[in-house]
Amino acid sequence: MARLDLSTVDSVPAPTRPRVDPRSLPVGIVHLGLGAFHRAHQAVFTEDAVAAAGGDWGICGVSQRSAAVIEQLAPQDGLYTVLARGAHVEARVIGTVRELLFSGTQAAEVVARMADPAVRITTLTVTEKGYRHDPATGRLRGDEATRADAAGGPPRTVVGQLVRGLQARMTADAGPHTVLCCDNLASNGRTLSRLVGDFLDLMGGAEPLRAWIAEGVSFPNTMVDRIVPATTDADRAEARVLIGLDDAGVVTTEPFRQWVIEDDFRAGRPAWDTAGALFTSDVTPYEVMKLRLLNGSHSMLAYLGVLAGYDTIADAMAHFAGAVQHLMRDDVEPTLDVPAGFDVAAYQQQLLTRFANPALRHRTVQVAMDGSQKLPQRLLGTLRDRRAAGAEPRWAALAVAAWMRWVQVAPALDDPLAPRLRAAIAGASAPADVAARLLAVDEVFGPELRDDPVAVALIVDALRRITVDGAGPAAEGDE
Ligand code: CS2
Repeated sequence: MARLDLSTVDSVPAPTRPRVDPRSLPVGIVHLGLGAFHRAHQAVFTEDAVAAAGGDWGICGVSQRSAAVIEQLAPQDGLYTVLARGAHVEARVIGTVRELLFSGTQAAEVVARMADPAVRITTLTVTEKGYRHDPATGRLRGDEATRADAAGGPPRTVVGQLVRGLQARMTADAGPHTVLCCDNLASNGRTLSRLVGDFLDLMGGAEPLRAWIAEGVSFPNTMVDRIVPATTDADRAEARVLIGLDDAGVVTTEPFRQWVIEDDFRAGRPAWDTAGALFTSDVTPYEVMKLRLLNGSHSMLAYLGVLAGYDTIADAMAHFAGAVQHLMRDDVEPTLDVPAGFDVAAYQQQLLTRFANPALRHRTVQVAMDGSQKLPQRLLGTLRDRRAAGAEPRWAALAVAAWMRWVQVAPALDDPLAPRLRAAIAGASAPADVAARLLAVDEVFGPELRDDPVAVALIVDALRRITVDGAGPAAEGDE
């Protein structure tokens, strides 16, 4: 079968073809982190925005971690299929990714691309750990790779690439710029702007650049949402049937997508509002709601689910939907500052339906990854806020305990802090001991929780139940 590329795309059934002409779409955005999430989210919004309102907003996609994405997409001229799986599956070929770079071997090209006056926005989806920050404080860790980047040479870290790109922009007098962080971090724009400041501190002597950034670069906060499981061979086989071509770059997702963006762009932007994005002056309420209700519940389902032997989030829902409902309603909802006119009960109901989508096959181990980087914004904020209100957030404590058990028993713990976490609990087996030692990992928990006897007792109690009885329904305790 022929391969999807610019020479074959016109053979794709009409409703499935790109909605913009990829042959005549100049690049206006550099995107760091060309994973499946970007391709199923911002790239789709951008295509719809350009189709509706025009603009030179093609994307130069930069793969951070592996050359594999580039090897898949380069022979296809950047084209790929998005399969949206709901009651039926819908295929769509996306044409907005116009250039491809691999930062591992093309760091200098990435920096140069950001210095092009035609490029007005840099977007990022590099996952939580990609920022190399301390998740409890949101400050740059200053690890070896970051320090090497700050000392000069082709940047290997994301924050290094970003700062060197902005520096090249300043030198080239390429004009103002917007940096749009699209990862699930608390106050993601603000956090990234602080990390840039931390990097400038490490560089030393960067005051002119700091002043130039303060003057001409904005870092709007955003809330991004679309569930995007890892692509499987079955997805690629199905896409082949639907588009009539071979496509190595398929991504699979759900029909739902949402994007809330702080409207603070320094050099224009695509008309993403025409594609369904919501522009607002304050993203925080949406972002906290999404991180705590969606991602917090997702993590709970992932840890309880993987411990109980469930392969997918939808399978885990069969068992743990009740616990998730309790987490959302009893623990999270009282902490939220719900945006005016927003129906938070309907949102929770919709989340339960999305999690239960049997067609997605989103693996529990995928969501369980990198817990140390996810817990603070997903669950620990809820725990802290409820404790400050004098409440006993037992469902959030259960989710944290499930993570702790996973740290103990995961056959291969996929987490950048894995060695640190495993060393912390070496030789410990009693739940109270395991919990105390993990709660003492300040990079994740900060100091408050371990000094709060009620929070500790809730976590220990849940961990004891999971350890003794397994993560079956008994883990949920008495109703
Ligand atoms: C998930 C998220 O893998 C994870 O940790 O919770 O990727 C989630 O699917 C997205 O944030 C949904 O918008």
